[in-house]
Amino acid sequence: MIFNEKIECMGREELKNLQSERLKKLVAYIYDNNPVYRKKLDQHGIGPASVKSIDDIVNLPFTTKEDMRDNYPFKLFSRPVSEISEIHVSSGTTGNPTVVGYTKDDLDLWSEVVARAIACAGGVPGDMIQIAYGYGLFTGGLGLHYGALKLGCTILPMSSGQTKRQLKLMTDFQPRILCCTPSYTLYMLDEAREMGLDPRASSWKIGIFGAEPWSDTMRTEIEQAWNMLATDIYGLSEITGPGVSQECAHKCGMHICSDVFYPEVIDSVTGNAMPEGEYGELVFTTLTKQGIPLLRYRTRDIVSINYEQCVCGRTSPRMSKVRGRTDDMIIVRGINVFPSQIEHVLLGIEGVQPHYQLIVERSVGGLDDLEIQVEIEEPFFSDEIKVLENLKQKIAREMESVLGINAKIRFVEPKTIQRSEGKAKRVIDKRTL
Ligand code: DLL
Repeated sequence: MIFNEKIECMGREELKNLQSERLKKLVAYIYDNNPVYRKKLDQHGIGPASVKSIDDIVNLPFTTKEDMRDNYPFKLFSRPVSEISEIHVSSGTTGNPTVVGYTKDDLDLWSEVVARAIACAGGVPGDMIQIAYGYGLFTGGLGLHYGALKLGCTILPMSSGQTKRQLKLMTDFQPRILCCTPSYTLYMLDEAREMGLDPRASSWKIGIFGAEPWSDTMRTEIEQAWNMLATDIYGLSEITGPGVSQECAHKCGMHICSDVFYPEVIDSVTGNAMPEGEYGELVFTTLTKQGIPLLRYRTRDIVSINYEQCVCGRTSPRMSKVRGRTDDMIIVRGINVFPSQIEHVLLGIEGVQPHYQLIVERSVGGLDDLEIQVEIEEPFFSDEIKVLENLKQKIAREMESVLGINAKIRFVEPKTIQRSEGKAKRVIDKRTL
């Protein structure tokens, strides 16, 4: 089923006209409503009259994660906070997190794109959908929720965790669709077997998996183990959360809702457009958002885009799986973690040296484990075990409150973490996806 056939199957010219109209309105809107952007546009010599068509987008300035941080919490909003209906927050690089605000219309837009996504994966009205992404400040749970509501599904709003309960309700209620991170699906597999369930006999027939990178090998593993279709969903809080793009049953790239989120692929060093079909940094302009519309937001995700029509009938451009990042962000259990955040925490604690390494592993069960190896100062290292234990717990608590995840802290002797003359290798990612 195609949720919005008129838009999703629109001819290229017509789509381009729609995008052009929307971009013109957007630039005027931002110019009139956001002083930070107005200043930036003025500095680039751009006013509302400078934009005649979507092709002029290349003349607009980029927006970066640093812009989000520097304008914390609300200075990039184009509406007063009193007109914002909902706020979500995701990790920033250091210090301040990234804050986004949705007006009522923005929430309608989010519902629309996620409804398109669920339908694109094969969902239809009346399907029961188990949402096992976290509900709360993370956009996964509520995003899927709004889309499922719009499509007319029966929602099981589980949030993440409580694996036994997830499996029990799946067995008792027989939902057809499962939404969670792909690694959680593998984790649930072990638990299901332990509970004596036959995963291939599960009621889940469609999976909507995303929020972290995963490979086609992992897809095959999930599909075979659970006997379901596993599709990829992509999104980021800054643009709207999940629903920016989604795979159809043909699994040949994620269909981008480009009528509202205009994509570009650029060379991350020069900022110039990459030739069509080549890999580069993905950039989005939110064409119709009101709360926090963004011009040419640099996602730091590396992808390529295919503009050919898909066999499913949709004309929307399709993005490849995310091949990597232009920064050092890692995703652990669906949570974005920047080494710089960890460094910030460590350096605020007495006795800790600025030498650390992050080891990420995928446990046999399928979940990610993060170990932070830290050098501590000589006098501390020779201290009694109790002192060391307290210090460890303090670091773990701080990490939990800043990152929102449990990390294992391991102290190593001074001067044992490899020093580097160039870029320090902070992350050792042992996961094979
Ligand atoms: O992860 C939104 C989301 C929720 C997407 C649920 C899909 C499902 P953030 O927490 O802001 O938002 O993280 C965004 O996660 O820039 C990518 O690096 C990564 N990411 C998201 N989806 C995928 C995916 C949500 N399907 C960041 N494949 C993005 C690879 C993904 N990476």
